Amino acid sequence: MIGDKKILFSGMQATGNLTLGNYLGALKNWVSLSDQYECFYSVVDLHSITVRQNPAELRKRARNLLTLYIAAGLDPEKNCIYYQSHVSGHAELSWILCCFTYMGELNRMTQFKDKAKKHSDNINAGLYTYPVLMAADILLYQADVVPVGSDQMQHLEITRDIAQRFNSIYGDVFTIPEAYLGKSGARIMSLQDPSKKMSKSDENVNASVYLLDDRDTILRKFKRAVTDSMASISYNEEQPGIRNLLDIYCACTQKTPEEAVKEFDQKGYGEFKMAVGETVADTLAPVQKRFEELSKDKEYLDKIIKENAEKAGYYAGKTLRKVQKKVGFPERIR
Ligand code: ATP
Ligand code: LTN
Repeated sequence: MIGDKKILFSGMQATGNLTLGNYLGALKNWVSLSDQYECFYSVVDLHSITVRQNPAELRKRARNLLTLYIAAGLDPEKNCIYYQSHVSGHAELSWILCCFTYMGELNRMTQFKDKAKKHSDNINAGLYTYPVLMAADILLYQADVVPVGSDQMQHLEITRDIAQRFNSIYGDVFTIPEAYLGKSGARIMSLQDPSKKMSKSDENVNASVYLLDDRDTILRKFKRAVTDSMASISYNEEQPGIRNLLDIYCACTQKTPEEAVKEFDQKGYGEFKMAVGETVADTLAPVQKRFEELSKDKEYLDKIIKENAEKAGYYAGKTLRKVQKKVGFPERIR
């Protein structure tokens, strides 16, 4: 707890440009939780280098991501929005936790297996210990809740296991975090293949709507969205393309699928797709406008970056010192 509030931690990698899926499935949720909890939202750049990155591009993307957190509605005066690499405690705790994690556990991680297949020329130790760094992120702030997508559940489970193992040896050091899974309707699928989730690393640019796409691009992508030949707008599993468009529409308008189906009853696919595109463009317009404004205000952003890194560092330091003492590191002479 910080004051009378429970603690929330989450983060995103600055790999690729944020998509509508990241926005509707994660960021928007974060904003709705931000009053209720004491929140830490990190740009997890240490995680990003588990895959080879172009340094200038990574720096730019990380800044854009941090700016988008704010543009999407997270108030940086209330939420701690910061770069993971600015708080050295993440790496320090990660090392200690590595010594409390078994290789057998890490061998079971499906994301590691997938990424190792995808990047077979660079299966580095960081990719392997990625979940331990994620555990350090969460445990460093004594987080009670962690909003994550279902693909990250396995990483949250290992975080809980590591924390419980540590606590059982040294006493109550870490809060055991709970996952916070968003609504299932918030899983947005690719516009080109509705059996695959919309993802920022998809090579087909028409598959994803990016948060910073302009209106014409958004409309064009929806116009090209894959549907079916059933010529009926209804919400069911046989029509995954239409269902995805309805999910997107509902997530933007807060309507239920039933209401949306009624609204588009008797309408053709062309008209329906344009209406969804318009709605998405209208939803993203204020975020884009705020992003442009913020990007121009270097001084303000720099101040936020500095102050929030200090705030995160303060809380991280408290946990880290406790852990260092528990495992037996000598006290620092001040
Ligand atoms: P990558 O392609 O690099 O794996 P990604 O687009 O799949 O990236 P992540 O960085 O893995 O996104 O996830 C960031 C956050 O966005 C997570 O909380 C995740 O659950 C959420 N998210 C990602 N894609 C979607 C999606 N298609 N629908 C809903 N939520 C999503
Ligand atoms: N692995 C996560 C990003 C991430 C994260 C975290 C999420 C890194 N550290 C801590 C929640 C809590 C991802 O790829 N979505």
